[in-house]
Amino acid sequence: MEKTKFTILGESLSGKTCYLLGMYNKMNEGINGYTIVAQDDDLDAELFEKFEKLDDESRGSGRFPVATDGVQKYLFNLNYAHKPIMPFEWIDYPGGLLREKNNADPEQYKEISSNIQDSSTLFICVDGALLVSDDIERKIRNVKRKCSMTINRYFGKYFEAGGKLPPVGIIITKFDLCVQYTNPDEIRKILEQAFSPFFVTDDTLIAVIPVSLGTYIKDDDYHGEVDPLNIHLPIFMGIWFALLEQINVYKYQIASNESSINDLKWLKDDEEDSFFLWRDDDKIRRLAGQISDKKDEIQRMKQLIKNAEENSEMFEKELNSINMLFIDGKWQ
Ligand SMILES: Nc1nc2c(ncn2[C@@H]2O[C@H](COP(=O)(O)OP(=O)(O)O)[C@@H](O)[C@H]2O)c(=O)[nH]1
Ligand SMILES: [Mg+2]
Repeated sequence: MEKTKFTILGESLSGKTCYLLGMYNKMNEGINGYTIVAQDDDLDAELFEKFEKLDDESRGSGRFPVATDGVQKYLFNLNYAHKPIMPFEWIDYPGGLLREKNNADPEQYKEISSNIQDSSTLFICVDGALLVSDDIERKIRNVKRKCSMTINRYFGKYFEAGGKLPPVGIIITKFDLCVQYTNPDEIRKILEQAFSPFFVTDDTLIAVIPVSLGTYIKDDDYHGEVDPLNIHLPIFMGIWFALLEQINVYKYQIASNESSINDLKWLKDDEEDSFFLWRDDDKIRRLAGQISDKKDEIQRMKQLIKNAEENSEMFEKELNSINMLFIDGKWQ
C-alpha cells in the first residue's frame, strides 16, 4: 500500500516547524489512547529537545527553533494502545521551493507535485500575523502578497497538468496574534479572495483551522506560557482522511479477491466435471487451497476495515469542532 503522506506548504517563518513541535508533543502524550511516535529514536529526541526549549519561558524569543530552508521529511507512526496502526510521512516544503521553479532542480519540482497528489491531506499555513489589522482589504492584500500568490501560481500549473487536489487543511498559525482582529466570517472572505483558485472547483474540501502555541505566548517579549490551541485538529483531519482511504483500498482488495475466487471456482468446477480418467486431483486440491487462502484474506481485510472504521469514528468526533468547512462549492 502507498505510504500515508501529509504535505505542508507555507512561507518560511509562517510557523510550520512550531506547529509540528507542538503537535508532536501533544500527540506523543496521546489523546484517547492514540499516540504519534517518531519512527526513528534520533528524530524523537530532536523533536522532544526542541519542544522543551520552546516550552522554556525564560528563553523569551530565543525559545523558537532555528529557521531552516529546504524540504524536511519526517517519518512517524500513529499508534493505538502503543501498537502502530498507521505509518506516515510529514513533508515540509517552505514557500521558496515553490517559487524557484526555474532555477531549482526540475526533479525536485516534480517531486513536490507528486507528493501533493499522493498526500492524504495537503496543509497550507497562513501566518496569523498577516491578519493583524482593522482593515479587511489590507488583510486580503497581506495574505495575497506574503502567502497565497506563490501558492496560487504553483497550483495554476499543477491543475493545468491535471493534478488533483487532496482534502486541504488551511492552518491559520499564530492565531493568538490575530484573534482579536478577526472572526470566522471574515476569515472565510479573506481566504476565498486570497486563494480563489482553490474555491472555484466543485469537488474540493477545505477545512480552516486556527492554531496557536498559546494565547499569551507573545506576552512580555515571548515569555508567555505554551498553551496550545487546536494543535491536534489538523493532524486528526489528516488521519481521518487517510483512514477513509485505507478503507477504500481494503474494499477494492476484497472485490478483487472475490473476483479471483470466482475465476478459481470456475476452473475447479471445470476440472471436477471432467471425465475421471483425465481429472487432475492435485489441480483440484491446489485450486481449493487457493480459494481458501483468498477467503482468509477477505476475512482479514474485513477485520482491518472494522478497525479502521472504529478508529475513524473517534477522529471524526473531534473534527466536529471545525467550524470553517468548505465542501463541494459552499461553506457548511
Ligand atoms: N505568537 C506566536 N508566534 C509563533 C507561533 N508559532 C510560531 N511563532 C513564531 O513564528 C516563528 C517562525 O516559526 P517556525 O515554526 O520556525 O516557522 P517555519 O519557518 O514555517 O517553520 C517562530 O520563531 C516564532 O517567533 C505561535 O503560535 N504564536
Ligand atoms: Mg521550519
